Amino acid sequence: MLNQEQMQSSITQALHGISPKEATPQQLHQALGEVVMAAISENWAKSTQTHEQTRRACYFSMEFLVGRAVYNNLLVLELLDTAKAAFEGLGVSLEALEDIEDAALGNGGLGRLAACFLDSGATLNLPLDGYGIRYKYGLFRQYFDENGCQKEVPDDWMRYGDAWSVRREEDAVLVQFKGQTVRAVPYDMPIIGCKTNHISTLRLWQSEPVQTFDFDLFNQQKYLEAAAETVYAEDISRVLYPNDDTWAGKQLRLKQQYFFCTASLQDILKKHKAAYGTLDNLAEKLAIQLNDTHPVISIPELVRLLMLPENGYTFEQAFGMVKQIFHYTNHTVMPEALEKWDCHLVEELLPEVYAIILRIEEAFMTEMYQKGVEKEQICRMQLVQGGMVHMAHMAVFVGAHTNGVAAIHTEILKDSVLKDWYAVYPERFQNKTNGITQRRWLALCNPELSALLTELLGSDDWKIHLDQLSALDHYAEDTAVMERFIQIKQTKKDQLAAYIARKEGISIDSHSIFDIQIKRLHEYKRQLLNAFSILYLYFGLKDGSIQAFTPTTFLFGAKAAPGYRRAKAIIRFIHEVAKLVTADPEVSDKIRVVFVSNYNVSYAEKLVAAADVSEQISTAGTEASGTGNMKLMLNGAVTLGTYDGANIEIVEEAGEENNFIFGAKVEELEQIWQTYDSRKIFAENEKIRRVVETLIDGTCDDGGTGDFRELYYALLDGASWHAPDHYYLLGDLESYVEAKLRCNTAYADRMAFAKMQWHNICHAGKFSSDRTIADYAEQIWNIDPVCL
Ligand code: 26W
Repeated sequence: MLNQEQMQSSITQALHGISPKEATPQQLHQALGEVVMAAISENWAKSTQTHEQTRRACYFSMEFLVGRAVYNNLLVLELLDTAKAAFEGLGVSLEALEDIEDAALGNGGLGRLAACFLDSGATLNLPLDGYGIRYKYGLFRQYFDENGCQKEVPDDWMRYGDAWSVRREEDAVLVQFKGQTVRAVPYDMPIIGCKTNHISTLRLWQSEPVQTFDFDLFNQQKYLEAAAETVYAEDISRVLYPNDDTWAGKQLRLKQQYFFCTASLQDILKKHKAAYGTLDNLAEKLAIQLNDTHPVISIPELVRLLMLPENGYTFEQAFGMVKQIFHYTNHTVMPEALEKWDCHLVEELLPEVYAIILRIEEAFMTEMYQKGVEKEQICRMQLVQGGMVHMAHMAVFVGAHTNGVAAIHTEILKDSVLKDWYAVYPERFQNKTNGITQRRWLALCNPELSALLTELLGSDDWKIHLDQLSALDHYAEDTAVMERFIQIKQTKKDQLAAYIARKEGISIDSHSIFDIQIKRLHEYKRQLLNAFSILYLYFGLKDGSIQAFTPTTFLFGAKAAPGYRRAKAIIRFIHEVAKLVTADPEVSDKIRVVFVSNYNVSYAEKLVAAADVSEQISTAGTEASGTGNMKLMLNGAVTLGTYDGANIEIVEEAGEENNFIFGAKVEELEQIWQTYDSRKIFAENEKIRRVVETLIDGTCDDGGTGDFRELYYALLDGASWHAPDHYYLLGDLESYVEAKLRCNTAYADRMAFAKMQWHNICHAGKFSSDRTIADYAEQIWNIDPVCL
């Protein structure tokens, strides 16, 4: 594609006279981006054209957590070594690009999954493209103040440009709200396949004013008013909502949803007409996957668009098409996350869309009566209910398929969350266990381990066929190979330790066990349980009840939603625990606790590669799938976790004997809740009481805010909205500590532990998002790979 010489001279050219050594990392990045974008442009255009002329799938998502593009793009183009050499030839280092910020256009799992899916679609040559929003500000950047409190800073990720996007002015469309019209301008990012010329597109819409500036107002010296339209228009794509758990009925969020949905649909219809000269075959040629309920407003909107005079379909015709086009993925069972929009708000903002929603509701009622569904059940299922539009109900009713994201999650949907729906439409429900792309989450983040795997397999085909790793399982019995693996893990731990020293100013012992919990901060994910277990070990080491213990560094990485008080209190508490153990010479060589700041995709790449132990400790039945668990497994961490989400399938693949599973199972919890009494455990178990009391006995200091006391009473007395210890921390604590100690003991035999880690790597094949996407393509979208 490009050799070193060509790359070097093109970069020089793209720097427009700035000498490479004087150039900032951002300027180097921009120049490199230009060169690579030019090199792929032909393949990209060809792929785009092909997608438009075949049955294709579009992934609609409010979030795409793509992270840093530059290294990944070089990797899949097999240009990483060339670029390294070219940079060196110019007297600079490719590592300078470590300063380039992540595109954090997502909150967590759901957004990162969307990014992995596009990567897999591109690699599998599938006609799959993404549609979303080009937020000016991605997920906030996080730092901790001197008290360990989270602070947020806006994430102006495009400040120095956006080397991997192309603005497509010619594809701009208008978006109309009642009383406001804006222009949606698309920016396309290439999604480059691995070992193929195929390149898909992530199309992100930016909101702009129709008219930049009102001269009449300006001439009347009304300067603010003259610029107001710009501000109001740009508000729509200004910022990503930083919530990934609770849904808030904010008008701006509904505007964002409608904005990108109608822009994407208009775009799709325009391209379709250009390719086929009619919309009659739309349903034959198009599948749209709705990433959770966030883009579900697309459903009535597509009906509306098809009924416009220029298209001329009746409601019945349009609705018939729409029912074949959409498919819905559910990502959470948390009731507080389920979107329900106030009817007044929808009607106010989108009167025509609201009118369509009412017609869909009518169609629903008719169908239910025809099917003879009982009245009470119908009431529970209504799309419009209590003055609210229930987005999940609309998605299941209109969508051709509904899927959960791990086996247990799909079962929970079927027999509780969407039970009524499953009873009426069992054939619509499917499971699609999540996956991750091994390009970013192994090849890129762990080149050392990748090289070993490639050497042993005699090829790097695992990059596109992750299953092949299973052939390496027997090397667990090959001491020489295991020693090399141990050495590689050590290297990754050394690298992480050096990075943490630089970033956080904290030095850690890279020969200790690296026990890592990285994910959004949420009560159900139970970071507080992890903190309690650390305190339990701490007191055990001090009073001598725990003797043999391999030194362990407990690493946390997590962002809390800015308005989520308890989550923030938990972050502060973990910082307090960290202070406590660090300051205590009796234990500080045994236990260290570090909460890394601003955890994001790029940080995850470093943490995942260095982990020995993967903490996946959500209350059974609460984590839909988890995908961090898969990334950690693939890099040889053993799972210390509950029977929840995809952990169950991980253990199924890699063996219970190679992981550390603990805690109550979902079936057991149903029983347990009948009589659960956290106060009883607290009263009867001295060790647990000791740990929990640190919240209020002065061991840990919340600076007089009362936040720790609030956590304490949530565990013992509950609150109006939750039973005491709603996530069963006290109930699971003993078995958790027991599993943690078993794991710690196992590590003492480093060779035996390495074998367990190795088995996890070799059995991670199922968790490639290539497998997931191949299943979506075949079982939901009915699309085939394209030839260029
Ligand atoms: C409207 C507020 C809001 C925003 C985002 C509510 C809920 C969400 C997402 C559904 C949260 C999310 O990221 N869920 C995660 O999705 C992953 C991908 O399927 C799963 O692996 C995680 O278990 C699930 O928590």
